[in-house]
Amino acid sequence: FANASLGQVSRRFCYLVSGMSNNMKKLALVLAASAAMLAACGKKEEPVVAAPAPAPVAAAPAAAVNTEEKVLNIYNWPDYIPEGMVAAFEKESGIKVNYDTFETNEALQAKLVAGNTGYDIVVPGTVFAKSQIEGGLLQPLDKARIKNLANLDPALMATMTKADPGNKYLLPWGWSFTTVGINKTKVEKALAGMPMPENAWDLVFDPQYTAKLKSCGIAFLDSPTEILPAALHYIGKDAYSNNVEDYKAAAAMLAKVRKDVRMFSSTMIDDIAGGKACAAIGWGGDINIAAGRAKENGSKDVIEALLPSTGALIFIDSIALTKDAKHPNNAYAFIDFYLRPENAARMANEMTYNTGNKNAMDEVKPEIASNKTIFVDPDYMAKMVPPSSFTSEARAALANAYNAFKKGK
Ligand code: SPD
Repeated sequence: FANASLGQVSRRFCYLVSGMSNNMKKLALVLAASAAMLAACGKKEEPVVAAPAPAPVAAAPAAAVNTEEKVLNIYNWPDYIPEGMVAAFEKESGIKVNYDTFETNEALQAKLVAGNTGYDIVVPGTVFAKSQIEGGLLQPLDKARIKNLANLDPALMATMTKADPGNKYLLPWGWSFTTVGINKTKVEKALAGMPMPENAWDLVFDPQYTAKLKSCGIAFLDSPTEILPAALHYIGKDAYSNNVEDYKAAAAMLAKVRKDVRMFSSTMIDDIAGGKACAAIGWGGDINIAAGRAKENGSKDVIEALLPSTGALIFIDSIALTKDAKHPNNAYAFIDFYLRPENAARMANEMTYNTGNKNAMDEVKPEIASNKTIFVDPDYMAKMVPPSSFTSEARAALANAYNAFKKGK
């Protein structure tokens, strides 16, 4: 679902579907997404029929007036909005934005469950948003109020129906994938002649490599729901398994590399850019930001988000309204602003995240449009692990496995 014409999108979607594994959950995604895409593919233009003349009305109703206080409270991930975008919205709308950040889906989940967040817009990953919708923590969107909705890629929206049937609650903020990021210069030096593995996940999960890379620093995202799916995928299990035994197997694999992991952090951009970590399990966009930041700081080191041979794990962070949002009108104004093509293009150009805005491509710089870690090729997309969700039993199992791993027990 990289930005492209509908024909390209459909082909990419088919590639994505063709690469999915055979368990029932993924099949459900395939069916949901395929139905939407097929409907889009097969749609013919409706014949134009003359509309009946409207009945005369006495007077047009007055346009709705926004009587909300001019405030909007947003809770989003760090390093996830171009500089000056909030200020531009404030200037244009006269709405004051309070913009706070959280570092993990778990942190946002805890805030939402506690209630009275004070936030209007939140940005959960779809992996968590499904249960947040089911638990009544979010409210459906009034799509009639978002005219720029039409800019969004239908294939991405179809993929999101797995978490949000009918696309009622969620819109894409940004998507990328959890993968291995490296400072190639430092990694090659630390490997001292040992060739790079065919599968990049070996760099962070195979003790043969981690034993060497610990000298230049290995960083892991600090979240059970980031590390366990990657570990499960590495050992050949369903990344979103609901089988407690699978988590035990992943924990056993992780235990072997624990002593080589230098840091756990979900804000590792400066750690990678500044040379504290040479290999990381991180988010594609953040690793690209680190690469840019290192260059800005005058470093000659090459920093890269890798595309592992067995695939990486797609995530989609979604715009949602809290159930008790106090400023829904202001929220709709901001969402519509964010969905403008020029703002989506800035997300790609400056933040190296794809927003699924198909009308933004004209304004995306050529070097960004050709970056395969932002606009992923269809053939690689087929290898990607699509996002899913966890049952509460699985959440408990993965939290236990993660805590034991982190403590080194
Ligand atoms: N700097 C922006 C980071 C956004 C990360 N969202 C990741 C969710 C992965 N499950």
